[in-house]
Amino acid sequence: MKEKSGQVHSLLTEESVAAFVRERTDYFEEKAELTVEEIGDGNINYVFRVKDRESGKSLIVKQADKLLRSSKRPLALYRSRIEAFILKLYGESVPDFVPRVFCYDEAMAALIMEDISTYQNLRTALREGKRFPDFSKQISSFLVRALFPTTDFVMDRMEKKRRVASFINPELCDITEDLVLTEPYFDYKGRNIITEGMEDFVRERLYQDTSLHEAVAELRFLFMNKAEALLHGDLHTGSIFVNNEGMKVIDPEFAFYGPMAYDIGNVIGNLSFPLVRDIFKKDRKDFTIWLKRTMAEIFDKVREGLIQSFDMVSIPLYNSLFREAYVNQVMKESLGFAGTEMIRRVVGDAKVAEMSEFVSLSEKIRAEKILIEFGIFLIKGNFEKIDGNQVIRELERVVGLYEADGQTG
Ligand code: SR1
Ligand code: MG
Repeated sequence: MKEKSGQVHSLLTEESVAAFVRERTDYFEEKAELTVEEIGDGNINYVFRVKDRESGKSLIVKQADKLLRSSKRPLALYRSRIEAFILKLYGESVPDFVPRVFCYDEAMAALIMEDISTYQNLRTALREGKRFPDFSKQISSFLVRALFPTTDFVMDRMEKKRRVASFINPELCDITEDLVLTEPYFDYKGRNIITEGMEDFVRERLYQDTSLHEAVAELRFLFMNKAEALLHGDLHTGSIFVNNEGMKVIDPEFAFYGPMAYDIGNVIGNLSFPLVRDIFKKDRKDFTIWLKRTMAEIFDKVREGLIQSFDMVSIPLYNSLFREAYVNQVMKESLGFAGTEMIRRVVGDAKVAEMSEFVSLSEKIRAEKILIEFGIFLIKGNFEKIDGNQVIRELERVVGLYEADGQTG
């Protein structure tokens, strides 16, 4: 890695990015002819692929700007430093599941990292109906190995508190606190985007249900106050890449010390979007069966992995009674956050691609009602211990309510 100091932040362009990479790494040969493509499709940052035309070797440059890419609202650059640090930590705890980072330039808020284009974005792959038999094993392993060792069950207590302080991420947390955990139920900024025909349903089920508000408030309070583990913070299917050999996780810029259930719930919640889109399609039966099994397996494997992780814990107070109660609580909270994710992608202003792909408005409405109804069930959490199969049976119960036509409910 080459050092470069005294620089101020400026946005990279397709013209300047190759020189930027050459100045900071020795990855490409001097004579290599480099091509550059801007490939970012998210709301927040800029992403470039730099490639040696002849050898095909390539790298990714990800740069944060002071203004959000989509809305041009201001957003602090320190998120890029947090992302670089987390990728470095993941490089130690889950090296098989993250791209290699070659250089982080703090002044430019830019990361130069391994190109993972032999992997496909999971959201895109699921939209295409692809199945990945090992995904439940891989993502559960990632969640358990990335989260549990950052808790003070395992970490030195003083060091853990230092980490809580150094990963404070107020601006990115603020986005989640509003977009995910407030506005879908209380549209105080007037930013919700409601599908035509869903207005009454949203008002009655989300804006007026006081017992739902109480349950969401508990999750919001947890998100803001439970400094339990170092989270990825935005672990939706667009942050995960897969192929038949493996899985990579990217984009941990929302990372902070929060409830580990937020990451677990985000994964489970995001699998529900391709599921509801395809659930009534006869030609996607095998896909939806696999997806439901995958959701159930993730739930069960994470639970099992967390229980087993207590083998690393040396303090005898954390006995089997504590472990069982603690992990049950984490899993219950995970379902709650899966529910808030399902609902926020339906009514909030950061949508997902799956939900804009319906052939008819009535099918879209039916899918949105299923997500809201199931999301509410998960958030209210009127169940004690639950396993993956029971979660899926509850989902099927809700789907059954809307089986006949798109306007039920
Ligand atoms: C303005 S950011 C909108 C959403 O994109 C990110 O990936 C997070 O999910 C956030 O809620
Ligand atoms: Mg992101």
